[in-house]
Amino acid sequence: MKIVAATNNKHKLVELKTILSQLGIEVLSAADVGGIPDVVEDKDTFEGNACKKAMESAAHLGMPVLSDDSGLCVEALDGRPGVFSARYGGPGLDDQGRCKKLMTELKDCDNRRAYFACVIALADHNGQLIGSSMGKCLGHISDEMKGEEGFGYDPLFIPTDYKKSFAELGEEIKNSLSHRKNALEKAISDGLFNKLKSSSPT
Ligand code: ITT
Repeated sequence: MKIVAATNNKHKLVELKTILSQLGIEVLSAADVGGIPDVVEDKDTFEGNACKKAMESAAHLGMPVLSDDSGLCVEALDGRPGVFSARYGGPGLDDQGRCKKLMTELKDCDNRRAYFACVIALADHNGQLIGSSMGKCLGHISDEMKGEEGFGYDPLFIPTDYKKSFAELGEEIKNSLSHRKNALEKAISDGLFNKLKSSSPT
């Protein structure tokens, strides 16, 4: 089955492709289908934004779509940056700037507990929502950025039972335990991909 990943984040795309190829699902990029519409992410939950992205993109393309809305939730910040992870600190910051801002906010803070969350949503070729599934990855925020791999907050995030950041651990380990991997596995065990297959024209 072919499915379009409605994301403009090339790092997410690579992770989604890698994980889903192991499950026999071929992922097309926005570029493969001539681009996806800009969807305003104005919901206050990962689920709300993921469903909106999937439905609007699928309705526009007339193709089955998978979307991913994800972010980092920090316990000492009452779950921030959460759904605002991509926009944390304002539009002038890049990934490194957002990591630095987070380190500053957590300076002198003993509670470093945090988790990554990801909601995967699927919509069929008519733009009808098939469903959504959430995955999490628990860990803590380091007081220094380390590692070159991954993206976003990976240099700061140390998953539970590890001593290195996602950016140090690398793609293979990250993809085996990440929030994205857990959300995709949940979507499969919830039967979402099978439901999508049966609602697709043959
Ligand atoms: P699309 O909406 O086009 O998919 P985006 O990057 O804007 O791309 P989100 O709105 O879901 O995606 O924001 C997710 C942000 O959360 C992302 O930009 C990172 O800052 C952070 N994030 C999510 N997953 C991450 C991961 O696996 N590693 C590091 N940071 C992550």
